[in-house]
Amino acid sequence: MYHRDDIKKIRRCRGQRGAALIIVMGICLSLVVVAIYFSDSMLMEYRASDNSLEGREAAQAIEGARRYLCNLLKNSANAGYMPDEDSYEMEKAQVNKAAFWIIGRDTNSIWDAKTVTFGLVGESSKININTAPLEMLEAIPGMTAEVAAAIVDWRDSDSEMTAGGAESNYYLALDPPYNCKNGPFESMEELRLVLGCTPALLYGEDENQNGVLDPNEDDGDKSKPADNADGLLDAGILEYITVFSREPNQRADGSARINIRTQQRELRELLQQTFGQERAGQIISSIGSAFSNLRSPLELCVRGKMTAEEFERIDDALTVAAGQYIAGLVNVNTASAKVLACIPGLNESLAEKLVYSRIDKSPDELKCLAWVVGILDDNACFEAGPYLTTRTYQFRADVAAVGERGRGYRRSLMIIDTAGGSSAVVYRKDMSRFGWALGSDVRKEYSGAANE
Ligand SMILES: [Ca+2]
Ligand SMILES: [Ca+2]
Ligand SMILES: [Ca+2]
Ligand SMILES: [Ca+2]
Repeated sequence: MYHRDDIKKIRRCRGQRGAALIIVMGICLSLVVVAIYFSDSMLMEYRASDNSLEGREAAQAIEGARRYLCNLLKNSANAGYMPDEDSYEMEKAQVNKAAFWIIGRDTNSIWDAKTVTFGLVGESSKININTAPLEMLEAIPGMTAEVAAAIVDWRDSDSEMTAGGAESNYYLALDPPYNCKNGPFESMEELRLVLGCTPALLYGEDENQNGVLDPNEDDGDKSKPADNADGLLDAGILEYITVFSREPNQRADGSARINIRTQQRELRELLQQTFGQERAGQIISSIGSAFSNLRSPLELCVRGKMTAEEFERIDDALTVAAGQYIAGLVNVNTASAKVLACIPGLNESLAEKLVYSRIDKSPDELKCLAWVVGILDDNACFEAGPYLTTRTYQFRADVAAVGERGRGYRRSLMIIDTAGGSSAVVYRKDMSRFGWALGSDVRKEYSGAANE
C-alpha cells in the first residue's frame, strides 16, 4: 500500500509532468510561430537583397553604357554630327544580366510621342539659355516674359534690370538672401535660383522627364503631378533648353577659319582659289554692298547666289565669331519644330516646313546648312542664319537600366562633350527618383518575371 505521503509525491510528480508537457507544447508552438515569422522575413529579405542585387546590376549597366557611349562618340567617323541611329545600341542593350535603354526624343514628329523614343539627344537641338536673345527665350513654349527677362538678368554681367526681370536687389531681399549670378549658367539646376522658375514651369506635366504623357501626368489631381488631363503633354521649359551646346570655331582640319566680317581680303582669296577668278567675281558682285555687313555664312551663300554644292565647299572655312568656340547654335536637322519656331526669322509654319523637308534628305544632304535655302525665303535666311548649325558636339545620354528580372530600376542623365576632340562626361545627374520612365511596354515585358 502506498503511504499517504507517497500518494502526494506521485500526484505532485504527475502534476509536474503535465506542466512540463504544457511547457514543451508551448515551446513547440512558439518555435512554429518563430519559424513562420523567420521564413516570412527571410523571404522579404531575399526579395530586398534581390532588389538591391538587381539595383547593383542596373547601376553597373549604366556604367557600362557610359563607357560604351564615350567610346562610340570618341571614335565616331562623323565627328560633329549625330551618330547614325543604326550604329549603336539604344534599346534593351544587355550588360551581363542587366539591360539599359537610352531615353531619347523623336524631334521629327510634330505630334506628341505616345511611346518612349530611344537614342542620344543632341544638345544643339535645344535653345541655349546662355546665348539666346530675349525674344528667343520668350518664344519658348511655357515660358513667361518675367522668367525670360530674369534669365537674361541672371546671366548678363551688369546689374541693370531688364523690364520684368530681377537683379541682386530682388534676390538679396529673399530669405536666405543671395546675389544675382551675373555670369553664365553652368547647369540647368541653377534655374531654380532664378525668379519665377517654379517646378511647374521647369517640368510642366512631364514629371518623369521622358517626353511622353504617362498615366499620372494625364489624370488631373488624382496623382502627382497636377495636370490638365487633356490628353496632351504640356512639357516644362526644361524640354526645350540647354546650357551645354557649343562647337569648335575652326575648320575640321584644325586650321583657323576666315572671319567674313573682318577678313574680306582672305575671303576674296578663298573664293578665287576655290571657284576661279570668273565665278568668284560673280559671287562678289552679287553680294555687292552687303559684303561688309554679312551676319552669317548662310547670308553669304544667299546673297552670293551660290549653289548648295558651292557653299558646301567653303562653309567649314567661314565664321562670323571670334574665340575658340561658338556657343548656342541650334541644329536645324535635329531640333523639334517647337524649338525651331523660337528662332528669329522663323515661325511655327516655317519650322514645320523645315522638319517635313529634312525627313526625306540623306545625312550627306543635311551636312551643309545650304539645304534650308530652298525652303526659307531670303529674309528668313538672313534673320535665322546667325543662330543655325548642322552640327552637334554635346550628346545627352539619359540612361535607364534594370536588373535581370526588371527590378532595381536606376536612371542617370549624362552630357557627353566631344568639342575638345575627345569625349568627356561634363554633367551627370541621378534621375532614379523621378520614377519609372521607360513606359508601359517595357514594364509589361518584365512583369511576368518580376512576379515569380
Ligand atoms: Ca545681371
Ligand atoms: Ca512623362
Ligand atoms: Ca496627375
Ligand atoms: Ca496636358
